Amino acid sequence: MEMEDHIKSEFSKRFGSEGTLYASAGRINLIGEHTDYNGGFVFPGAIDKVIMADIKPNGTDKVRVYSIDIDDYVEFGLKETDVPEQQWAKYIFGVCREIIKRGGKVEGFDAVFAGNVPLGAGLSSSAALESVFAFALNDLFNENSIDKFELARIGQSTEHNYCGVKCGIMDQFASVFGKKDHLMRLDCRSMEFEYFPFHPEGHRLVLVDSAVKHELVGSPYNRRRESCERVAAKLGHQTLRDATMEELDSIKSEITAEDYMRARYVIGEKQRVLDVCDALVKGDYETVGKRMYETHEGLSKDYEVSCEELDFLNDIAKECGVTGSRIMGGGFGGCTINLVKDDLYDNFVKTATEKFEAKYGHAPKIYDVIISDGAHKC
Ligand code: GAF
Repeated sequence: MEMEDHIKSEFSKRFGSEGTLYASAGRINLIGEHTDYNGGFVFPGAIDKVIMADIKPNGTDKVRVYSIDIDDYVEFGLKETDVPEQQWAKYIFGVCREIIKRGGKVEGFDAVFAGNVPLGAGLSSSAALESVFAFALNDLFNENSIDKFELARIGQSTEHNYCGVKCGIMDQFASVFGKKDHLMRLDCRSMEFEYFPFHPEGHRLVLVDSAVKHELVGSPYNRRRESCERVAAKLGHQTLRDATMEELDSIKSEITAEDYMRARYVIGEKQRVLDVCDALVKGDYETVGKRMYETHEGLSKDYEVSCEELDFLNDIAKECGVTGSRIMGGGFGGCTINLVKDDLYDNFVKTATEKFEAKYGHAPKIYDVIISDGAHKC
């Protein structure tokens, strides 16, 4: 059964009526990793993997939600103390609370949801979940009076205040603002953004999922952010966006080697995003790819958010002549994103699958990327 029909039939079985269906997407990011919380640039796009939710106000002060994929049902109230125990439900509770805290309205509702954003693959399934509920509750209870940036911030605050991840804005932004066939360059300091048509002639974007579980909750993600904030404060800047490599070198002896490496990666990544955007407009995919490899190197050696499996996949990409390849998203597992010439695609996928399986005992998952729309009513 199609996901949409499955959700609708489950909703009517459980709640005896019909809701309204909404969807929001996972995301890829071509380049610009760990730059969002440093006030830098990111270059994401929404993908054709979504979370869909069927939702209907129920006239009570209780939220009743069923997750088809986890096969779990939760009921919670809307007061700050009503926080549910299940991690997945905290995302929905957090969105409700963040809307209420901003003076918005949320009353009891029933919901059933499901998705095909792979969990733990670094494709932002949590941002898709936050965004679909933020978008729907804005439509159902607030006459769409909350603007789209605020919807993204509601998702981000949910991560900060209810899930313990001090993430940046990229994932929720991409999930809310995504547009078919376009990547978006977002300046995370000014929050200005631009859509870039994305048709990489002669190339395909493919994700290779190591199946090493990427999970930011409880990961060292927050510690990376703290390192960057320490260095920025030491330099008298609000964020590392305003720092230069020369400035960083001038305080090298006064900070830890670890903080130095983290900041060196972030400062380098700022320029790489701008280079990639320029190169893309000119159709210069060689430069795009070169910067992607440099980002991988920085994320692996300086930022230390890679793992053996992702480095192995990156090496295979190089051996196969793939134009660009790197870890995507927060790291600590998940996928590599690969820009591959059409005529090398089959060989790359076959080689990566066989070599990875021979070494780690399981095949990686392969996802072709289709850049799609973000949050919407279906
Ligand atoms: C995760 C975070 F949620 C984002 O905000 C971003 O920092 C990303 O890691 C790394 O670029 O997806």
